Amino acid sequence: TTSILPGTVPWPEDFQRRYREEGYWADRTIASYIVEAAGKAPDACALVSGTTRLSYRELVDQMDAGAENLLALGLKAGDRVLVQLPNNWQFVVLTLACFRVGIIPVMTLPAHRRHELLYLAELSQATAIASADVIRDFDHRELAEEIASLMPSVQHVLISGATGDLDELLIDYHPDSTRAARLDAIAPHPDSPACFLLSGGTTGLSKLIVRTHNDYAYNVLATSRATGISSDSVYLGTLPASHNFPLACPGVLGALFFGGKSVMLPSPEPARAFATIAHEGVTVASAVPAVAQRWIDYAKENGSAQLESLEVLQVGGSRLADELAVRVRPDLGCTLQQVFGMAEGLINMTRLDDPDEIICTTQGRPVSPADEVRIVDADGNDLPDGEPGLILTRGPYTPRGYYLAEAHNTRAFTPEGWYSSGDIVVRRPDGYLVVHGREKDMINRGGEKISAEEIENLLYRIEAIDLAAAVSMPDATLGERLCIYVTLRPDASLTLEYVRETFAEIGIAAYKMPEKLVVVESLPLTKVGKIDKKALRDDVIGRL
Ligand code: J2J
Repeated sequence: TTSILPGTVPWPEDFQRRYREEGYWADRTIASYIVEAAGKAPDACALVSGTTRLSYRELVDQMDAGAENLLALGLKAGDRVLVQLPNNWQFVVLTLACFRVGIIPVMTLPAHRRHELLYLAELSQATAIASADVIRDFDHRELAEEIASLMPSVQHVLISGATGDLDELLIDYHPDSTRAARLDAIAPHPDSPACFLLSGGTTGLSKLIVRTHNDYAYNVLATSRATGISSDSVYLGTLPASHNFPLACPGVLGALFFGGKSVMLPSPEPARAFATIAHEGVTVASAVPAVAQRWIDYAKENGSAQLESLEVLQVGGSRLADELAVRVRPDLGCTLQQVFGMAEGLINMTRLDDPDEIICTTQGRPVSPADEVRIVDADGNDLPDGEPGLILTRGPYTPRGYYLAEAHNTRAFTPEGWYSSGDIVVRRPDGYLVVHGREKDMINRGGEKISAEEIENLLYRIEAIDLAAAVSMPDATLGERLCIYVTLRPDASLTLEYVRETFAEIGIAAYKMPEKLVVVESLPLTKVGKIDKKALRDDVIGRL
């Protein structure tokens, strides 16, 4: 048995035994796969980020130097570090250095601001924040220092960039032939947490998802298999790499596990992405549907000659319209792979050799034979194939509970450990899943998830507001955007600008800013007296 971090929920013993016996859990650390790849081809290019190119030998040396430097600072195995970095080599090396010695990166997004980071620092009791000096004109150093000044647990602020000292920690200035052996001797237990991912947050703020080395390494291997990753693969990451999809499905880690090359771009802007694909010979890229749409539009105007090397475009994070799905092969000249995944675990993918009908109209099937999926009605009764219902899942890379969230865990998981994502799904007789909608109270803005409850709680800080409801409104480019309905206190008035200014003062990620305000006399209620969100979603369509 292992000493488990308090607040984490292990898989039951019988499942652990089965996942080991059947080979899903290999009892290896994530770093060990990259060390292995480096042993096979040390001079191959592992990572490209701007003008920085790292061979496997250099990547592993920097990972190891970074790991020892973090320990020398006083960080210890099991410590949590908020990581807020753009897609660059520093993100990758820092994350790997943490994995190497069991320091746990908390995968925040570059868009997060004071409100989110304070909450995440508090919940995780982080001992350090690693951030950049400036990302897209925003001073992250100032923000990181503010968090540190407010959070007693935070002892270290590590800043990447010319004026900070993080990059120095991650460069191998003192080559040392005995370092790897020293680090191997203190390698984390494979059942210990590798990282904390953030949930989409259906009830208020995000929950922390504990991913162990065993489960997350398997997540990488199983998705790599479904995406055909090999040492010839060149992966392009353009979504923020702290998201599960570009990090590990198969993502940056997939390419590195197999001796391929990972290319980091800080944005999916088509001109630069296409030029990078051509220049680096990218074979696999991932996108949310809104980005796929932009790439298709760009290719229609400029041609797709730059995409010659691109074999697979993975699309997921929100529902890809069938009409857009059929454009991928003709317009981009590559195979579409639909991905219906979640940071909580279960990943479904279409397979590269599936017929077009499956690739264009389904969201794939589970990547692992050990994934268990049930489709149930509101009372938890199993439904026959073809009928839409709530999806429940368990498996070797789907954890059994969030970090320090006992009460919430009893709602999100059944007593038998099935995770309920809140998605409404049809399972076809061939096992493929089609996402029909969702029951959870969340707005999916181009793949970024916004919890309605979190927004409503923020709105109640505004004095003029009596009642508030956050709902999605349909949008041609992003799929959904955030709309708020409010009733006001007597004689009060309110503008969208005021709401947005208030949110900005609190320090909210930009993607959570309300984009439409509707002031009403009263809000429609359901039979049980709750605000009728469906009526509001229907109502807003008439106002667009
Ligand atoms: C409809 N809804 C989808 C899809 C996710 C790969 C891909 C995506 C995520 C992700 C991920 C969808 N069609 N194809 O982690 O590794 C919605 C569902 C789901 C929620 C999970 C990965 N793909 N969704 O999006 O944790 O509602 O993970 O429950 O951010 O996104 O969100 P998240």
